Amino acid sequence: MSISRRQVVKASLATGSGLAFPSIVFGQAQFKMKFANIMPPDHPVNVRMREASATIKEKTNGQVEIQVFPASQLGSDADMLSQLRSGGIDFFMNSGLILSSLVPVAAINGVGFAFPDYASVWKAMDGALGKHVAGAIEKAGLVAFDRVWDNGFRQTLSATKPIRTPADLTGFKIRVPPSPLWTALFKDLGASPVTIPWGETYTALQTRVADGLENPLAGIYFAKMHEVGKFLSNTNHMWDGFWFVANRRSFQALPASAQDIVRQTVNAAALKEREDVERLNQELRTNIGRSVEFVNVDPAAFRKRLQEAGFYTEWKKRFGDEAWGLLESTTGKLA
Ligand code: X2X
Repeated sequence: MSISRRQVVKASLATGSGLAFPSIVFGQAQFKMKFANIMPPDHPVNVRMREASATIKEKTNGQVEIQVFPASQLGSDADMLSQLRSGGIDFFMNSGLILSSLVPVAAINGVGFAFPDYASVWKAMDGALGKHVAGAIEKAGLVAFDRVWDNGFRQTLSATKPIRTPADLTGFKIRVPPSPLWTALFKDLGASPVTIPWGETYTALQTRVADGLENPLAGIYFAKMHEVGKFLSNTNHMWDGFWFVANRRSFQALPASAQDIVRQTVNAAALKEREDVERLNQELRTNIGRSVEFVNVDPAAFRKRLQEAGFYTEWKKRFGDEAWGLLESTTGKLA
């Protein structure tokens, strides 16, 4: 379908959107769009998104081309979130705990020790809780794709000493992503959390700006954090996912048929990526185990410390009864 510059200007003026089609490349009658995230190029999210981009291009006869920008190439979490809102980038992917600066309830999947396994995660995130959070993201003016991608269950990597009990976290400078829930969780565990963007975390451990970090095995491995860590404790303290979100004006500038193709292809990629991460959680133990010592812990002791610190009471209040009730309908009573 050929779109001339005049037709685009006429259409945009008619819809009052005032040239709301920044991503149409005049003359090539196609939508060149940007997808950005902080994960390394060979992490499953970027592997699957490159595949999805090729499928979308083919299914739209070259009309929609999504360029993939991994590894914080377009800035930190905060930079990319503001570019997404302004339309500087068209698609972004990150944890609900990062989106929570804009959509507070999006952090709810990060409640410590909430999900015991993947079955409970997907029952919640593909069910009522996921719908509730997606609705809140939409209310904030973004488009939320309904299949959340998998970041994984988070473990604790130490560059200094083994973390065996909650007491070992006392004063431990642990790097956390920029989000109030992450900071609160580790403060309540007695640690001294430091907020550092993922792209600066490797150096932070190397230079001891931080004593350690917490991340899923795939996150640790593809960012090579096991090179700067010594001990990996299976705290399993949080499940974290990645929401795929779009700038509403950019996404709705696509023809409806193209929007459907993008949604279906990206959601299908999310399901493949979930399988990748779950498989890697097992496989990577061997690779990572060559560089770090695995430390077995009793997660119940860490959860008890959170309970005693009032973490669950505080975050139930912050998220509100409705969202908390949706969470507990899957996890069982937390507070
Ligand atoms: O910043 C992190 O720790 C990471 C990579 O897991 C997230 O994207 C939240």
